[in-house]
Amino acid sequence: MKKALITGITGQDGSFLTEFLLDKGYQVHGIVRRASTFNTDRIRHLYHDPHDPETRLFLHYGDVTDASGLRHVLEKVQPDEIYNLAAQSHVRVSFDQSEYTADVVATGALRVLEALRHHVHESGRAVRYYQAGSSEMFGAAPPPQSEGTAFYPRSPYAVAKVAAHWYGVNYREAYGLFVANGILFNHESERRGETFVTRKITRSLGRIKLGLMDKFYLGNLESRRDWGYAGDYVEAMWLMLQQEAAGDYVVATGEAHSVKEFLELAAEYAGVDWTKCVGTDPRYFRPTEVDSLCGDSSRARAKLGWKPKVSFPELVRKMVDCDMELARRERTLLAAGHAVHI
Ligand code: NAP
Ligand code: F7E
Repeated sequence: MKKALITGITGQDGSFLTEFLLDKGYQVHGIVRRASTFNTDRIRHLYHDPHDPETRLFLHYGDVTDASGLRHVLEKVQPDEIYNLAAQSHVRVSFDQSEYTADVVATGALRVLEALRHHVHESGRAVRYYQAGSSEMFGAAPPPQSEGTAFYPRSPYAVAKVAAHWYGVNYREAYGLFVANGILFNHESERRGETFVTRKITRSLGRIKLGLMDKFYLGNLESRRDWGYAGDYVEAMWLMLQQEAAGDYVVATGEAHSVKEFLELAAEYAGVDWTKCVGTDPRYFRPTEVDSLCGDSSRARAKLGWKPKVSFPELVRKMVDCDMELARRERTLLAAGHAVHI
């Protein structure tokens, strides 16, 4: 049975990747951060009592800012594949917490690579590594962006991802490690964090439709993103680690829409007049914006045989359907006297 180790297992992508790998018959190990409240909501449906002999999902406390802890986990788990998804992944927040973002995103990746290098050196095992790179690394470079496009990062988050990318390339060349850099364009889902623009929109529209709130505030509606479905994108991560040679791949739909287009489509489907309930708040604008991202994923399509399955309108409908249902549950709980947020 193959073993995978995932950092960032409690995030959106971590949860889809865990489902995908368990379906493939893997034993999956995840690194979770200690928190004062549970942070495992997205993988709760996959988790069984570790005493159950059938269980194939195991969690370990750890943090990519803690190098010795990472080494211990690697030695204990002895994985065949490592997926480094851990990140402070919010671009706007990275302007407020730049040093912290660099520590987790850039130096965090370096720490995982160092632990990997040490483990491979000591054990002689072959271990494959996936690095979660981002289209944000292209930043101001005009679309379409491909593996040949020069990076022009526009935020502390994006600069840190560029560093993580190049650490990966360097460890591949210097030590012969199998390092694959995915350069993934935006991917969303019903499990997307609620402060990213797509989920913020669908969550708010659900609450407005059900009378739980009146208005919400956004920033720049003109920026364009190449939005895909997260469930489709984790397959590309796995495919990158099944190749004979390690490489770097852009993963994208090749179709871009503005934030306003996402809002219009979601509002129309939800049956809400967005012009009456969306305001502008300067705090959601970024000091430097990424105006237009649209990926050319020809290489991934040709070499990995990957292509996205969920279209843009389907993605919007999936997210609105989910958030309508969540708003219904919230309304029921509130009517029963519970001051509960779900
Ligand atoms: P996400 O939902 O924000 O999840 C991030 C994960 O990283 C969470 O599990 C989080 O744990 C964990 N984490 C944060 N700081 C950590 C630390 N110091 N040590 C260990 N774990 C830590 O992000 P996502 O959307 O799933 O994205 C996954 C990865 O792909 C990230 O690296 C992101 O930057 C990158 N990426 C995402 C997209 C996208 O559109 N979604 C596109 C390109 C690249 P908690 O649950 O405890 O917070
Ligand atoms: O912003 C605009 C905002 O925060 C998208 C991360 O997963 O994808 C994500 O980064 C656009 C930007 O995602 C609001 O200015 C307007 O132009 O949803 P977002 P992002 O910055 O593209 C990349 C690929 C990653 O790697 C990142 O980890 O929407 N926008 N109004 C807003 N954005 C937010 N968050 N909130 C607003 O109110």
